Amino acid sequence: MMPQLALNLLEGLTPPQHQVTRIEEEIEKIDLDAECDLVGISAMTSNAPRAYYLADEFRKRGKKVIMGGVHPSILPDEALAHADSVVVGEAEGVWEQVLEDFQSGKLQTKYYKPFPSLEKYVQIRHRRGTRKRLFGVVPVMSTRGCPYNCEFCCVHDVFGRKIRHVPVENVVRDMEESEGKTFLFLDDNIIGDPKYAKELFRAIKPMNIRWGGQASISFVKETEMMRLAAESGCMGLFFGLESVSKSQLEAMRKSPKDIEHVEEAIKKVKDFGIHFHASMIFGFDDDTTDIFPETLDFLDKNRLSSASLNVLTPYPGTRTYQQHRAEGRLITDNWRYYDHNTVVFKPRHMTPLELYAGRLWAVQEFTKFSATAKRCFTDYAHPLLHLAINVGTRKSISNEMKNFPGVATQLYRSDLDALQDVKGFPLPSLRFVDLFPRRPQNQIPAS
Ligand code: B12
Ligand code: SF4
Repeated sequence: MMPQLALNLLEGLTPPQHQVTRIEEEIEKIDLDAECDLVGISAMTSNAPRAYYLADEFRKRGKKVIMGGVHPSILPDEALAHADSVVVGEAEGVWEQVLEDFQSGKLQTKYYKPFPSLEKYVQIRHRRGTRKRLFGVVPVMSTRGCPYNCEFCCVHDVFGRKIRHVPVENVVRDMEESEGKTFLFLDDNIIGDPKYAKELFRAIKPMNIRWGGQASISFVKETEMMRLAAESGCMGLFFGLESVSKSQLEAMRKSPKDIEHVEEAIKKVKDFGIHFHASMIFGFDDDTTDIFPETLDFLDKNRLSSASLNVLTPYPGTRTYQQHRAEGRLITDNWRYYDHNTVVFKPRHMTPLELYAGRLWAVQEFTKFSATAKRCFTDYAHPLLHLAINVGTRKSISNEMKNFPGVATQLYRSDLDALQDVKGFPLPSLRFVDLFPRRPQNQIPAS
């Protein structure tokens, strides 16, 4: 995976008198007995239990622990049961104070400076070496904040609704100093402020680089925007389309209100040679099991060569969480399952098991070799990107499939029992086909 930008940033914000060791557990082993004065841990919701375990272990060994990142920012009091202090929200403008307070023995329990200026964006010397990871893709960020207000997302609360910018010259400086040739912008919406985005694209055009990022579909509003993005090296963009369901499209502010406009937008993006990666969510209140084949049909019809197929996840700090909690529909409060893949709530028109298995089925169908190969010919512009994303997704879905019986037994026991009562088969022989009795047989794989 790609290096975590948050850790680069924290290192960059740390005054030079301190020595910093940065560890990413995804690729490095953590030494709980390492010599250090202070431990900082970053966590999102799905890895919060692991982060809390590590924090507890470090504290047992007499270390002070500071936590930050999306999950501790939303639930600082929960995090404080495991850490000495929590940085709520962003570290810019706060981190130096944390270190000073720690040194003078006056560490506070919470630090919060909402929506700081981004003039102090990370010093690049700390990002050398990132080129060696994930095909040398270097993470970079140009803005924070999101004006939209999607009910399943916490970004607008944690990072604010107003878009804040890193000065274009700083972005360019950082990109140049990284010596990278391929970049991923981690912005929630790279074109959130169209004027700034165009300025940025003009500035990076002479660098002769390739880049990807995330954008809202309003990207297609201006031909000039698409042209500048393509000319500056944009290979592909990730679009949160979320759903093909009419009611869901109507409810979302960030998308066009009907599928025809979405389809038109896809075509425009592809006409500029930009890879269109669609992100879809299954499990909205109106979704039935028909949503799986409908979504696959949509991807197929629009010749979309890669996609993320997720389940709705009621992350804490979102309206979706509040709603599901108030309605008694959460089936676990173990955060490790809050990962966009596992179903942690009772959907309205399916069982949790149907939603869980339906998504697995959809991803398997979408990434099976024949389907990937067929789509390859629809994406002449970036065949390698297409292949890399699909092969990667196929690999992770195979791992998820291995965990299917374990997760199903753990979380969806009553659904399984009901199925076994009705159909009289044991879990090991459970096939997805058994979960979709209403679907035509020719659309369903045998296992
Ligand atoms: C880029 C991104 C990714 C990239 C990550 C690339 C990389 N290696 O950096 C990719 C595409 C891989 C990804 C994957 C996923 N992501 Co993501 N991702 C983002 C995104 C858009 C930006 C994150 C980022 O790097 N921002 C830039 C850095 C600098 O900001 P930051 O991490 O928040 O750090 C700042 C502060 O939080 C703080 N801070 C952070 N850590 C610490 C630690 C300490 C000690 C201190 C003091 C401060 C501090 O200081 C930093 C500087 O101010 C966010 C949305 C967002 N705006 O946060 C979603 C987001 C974090 N992702 C999310 C999710 C759900 C996922 C996935 C689970 C989705 C999936 N199933 O595929 C996976 C999980 C991957 C994994 N194993 O970790 C959710 C998390 C929700 C939640 N409550 O947990 C978010 C918030 C998106 C959303 N709209 O809901 N993601
Ligand atoms: S547009 Fe994206 S970042 Fe903004 S609120 Fe919606 S899901 Fe979150």
